[in-house]
Amino acid sequence: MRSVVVGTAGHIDHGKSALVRALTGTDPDRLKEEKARGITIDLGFAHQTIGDTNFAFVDVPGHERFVKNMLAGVGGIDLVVLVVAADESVMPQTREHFEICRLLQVPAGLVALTKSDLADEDLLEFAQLEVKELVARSFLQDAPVIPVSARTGAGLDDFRAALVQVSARVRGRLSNAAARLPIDRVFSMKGFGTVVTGTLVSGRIATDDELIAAPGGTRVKVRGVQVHGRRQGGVAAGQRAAVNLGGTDIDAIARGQNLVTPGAFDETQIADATLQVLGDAKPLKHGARVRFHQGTVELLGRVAIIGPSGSDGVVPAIAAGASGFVRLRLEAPAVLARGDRYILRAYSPPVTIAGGVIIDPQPPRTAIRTAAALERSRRLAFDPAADDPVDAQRRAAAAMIDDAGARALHRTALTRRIAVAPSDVAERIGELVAQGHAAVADDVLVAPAILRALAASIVAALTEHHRKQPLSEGIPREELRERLFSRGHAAVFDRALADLAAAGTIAIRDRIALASHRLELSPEEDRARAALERAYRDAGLAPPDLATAASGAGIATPVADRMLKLLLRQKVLVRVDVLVFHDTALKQLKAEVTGLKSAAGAAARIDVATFKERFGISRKYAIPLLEYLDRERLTRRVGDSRVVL
Ligand SMILES: Nc1nc2c(ncn2[C@@H]2O[C@H](COP(=O)(O)OP(=O)(O)OP(=O)(O)O)[C@@H](O)[C@H]2O)c(=O)[nH]1
Ligand SMILES: [Mg+2]
Repeated sequence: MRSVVVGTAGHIDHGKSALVRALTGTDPDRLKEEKARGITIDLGFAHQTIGDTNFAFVDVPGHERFVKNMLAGVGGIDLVVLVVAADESVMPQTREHFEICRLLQVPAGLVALTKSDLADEDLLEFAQLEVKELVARSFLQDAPVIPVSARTGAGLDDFRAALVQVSARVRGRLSNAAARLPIDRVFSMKGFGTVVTGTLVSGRIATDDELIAAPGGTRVKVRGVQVHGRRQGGVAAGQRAAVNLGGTDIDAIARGQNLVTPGAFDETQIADATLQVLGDAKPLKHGARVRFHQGTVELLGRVAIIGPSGSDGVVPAIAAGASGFVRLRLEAPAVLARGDRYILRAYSPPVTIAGGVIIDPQPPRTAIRTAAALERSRRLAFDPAADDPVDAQRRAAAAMIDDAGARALHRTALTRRIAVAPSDVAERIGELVAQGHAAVADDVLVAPAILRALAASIVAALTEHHRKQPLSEGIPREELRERLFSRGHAAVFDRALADLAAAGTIAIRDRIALASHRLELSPEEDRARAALERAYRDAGLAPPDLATAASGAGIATPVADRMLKLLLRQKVLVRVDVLVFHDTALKQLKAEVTGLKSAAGAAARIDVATFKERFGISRKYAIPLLEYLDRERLTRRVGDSRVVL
């Protein structure tokens, strides 16, 4: 069966509660004080199946002092019944509630002209005209306007038929997304413990689920779920539910919190949003203190207007009836997601002044008084009622990835900021890559332009390096990163190197070099290098010092120095303490020492004297070489001799 959540709206005493009662048989006014005073103070709930649809009614108070409670109820509704008493017609809270529904983008609704038994033809017609004028060019402009009387029952059948007809247009909600239930009521039930109610705006909740009450982070366990008074295994998005949280401390849970899937939402005190100021409100000033309403929560906060200041240095206000982009700074944390609609009321007196859509619940802490910040907001803006959600997610993701620049964006951060269902993350990222909006490096996403620019700068740096130092084997990886990408994400740098290596552009060894790089030695250097190498090779385990080797081969000292460094870098020569050996001499030595072991069994030992004699070298060479063998773990010193390992 389909579930549709219907909210009432309208001026005090216009018959909202009476209509809900006439339709469902349940009096939504449940508080003693409500019954005594004959007005609704807090939200009331009732439900009724009509046709194949289950209608859950959220009845709101009309009194101007309780608009705050009205706002806690209207957040999760699929359609609104705007209630206008035929004998009084449009009144202040008729307008305010209607504007709230418009700003919250309630998708559909209808109008009940109540107390039709108290109005004659003329009054009815007048009320009809006023209603039409109020809702012109809004989501209700073509909505049915049905005269009804809760007292006589006249018009109720027509009203039910209209309700079913309008509800057919209600779109389903995302059940595969993370669970989120803004709590609108908390109470304790004998034998059950703590129970919360609310409309599940996304995901599913089932018995035994472990959830979090956020903000605050209290862990709760679902002991049971009731939908319309009946126990069920679980509940899906779009339904109202009572969730039994068993032994959870009732004081730890309050209206305004959300029951959410652990880890799916970040708490935030700052969010970027679109904002529309009501036509009859005062201009909204930069820095204004406001009451922020979203879901079932009310928080105080301040509004900062995004965009450059005027030529006089003053930030222009957002005029009545106009729209803009704002950064909301809240005085306490909230659970917010991209696409959430919210309402702003003035701090004092608390009248509704504006509303809009959250476009980034975790904006980067960059300056907002710039043209770039305005442009960024434009890219993130979307209309949840009209835009294709997947397309809007992709656009936002591309903007956020661009925005992150070289720092790149972690996929978890992206997932939370664009509110994509966990099951869709891989697909969405695949599309971003395929369409050229993102490149993947490990767990982060980066703009392809960043990667291209980085690759180009790596090639340029290596080219320059090889030109200046033709004898160098290249640049060490960390040095290159530090020089070109110190603020960037390491994974992006690694990806750029891997791409260049895969394309055959660079070679990654000890150092990074252009693949095309060849050592170009002058004829003199070439000769010197060969002569030095020969000298050390021939000397075996008793090599000369550099000066001796150089003069023996007739090489000038600076050239000899350069070539020695080169040979060391190329690992043709190896430094052992203050001595330099040819690599082949050391390799041969190692092989022979290892051979000693196989010849003499496991307990092969060698002392300095035997070592000197065996390899025909003096103590000057023997001691550093034995220590070298210790370091290489071929031997271990035991007393005055060594064990061959
Ligand atoms: N004659 C007549 N009286 C009605 C009708 N509907 C409601 N009333 C009366 O109007 C008064 C207010 O009705 P409610 O349903 O409490 O009005 P409400 O809009 O819920 O008021 P709040 O919740 O306080 O904003 C009550 O005394 C009702 O009996 C109707 O169709 N005809
Ligand atoms: Mg009422």
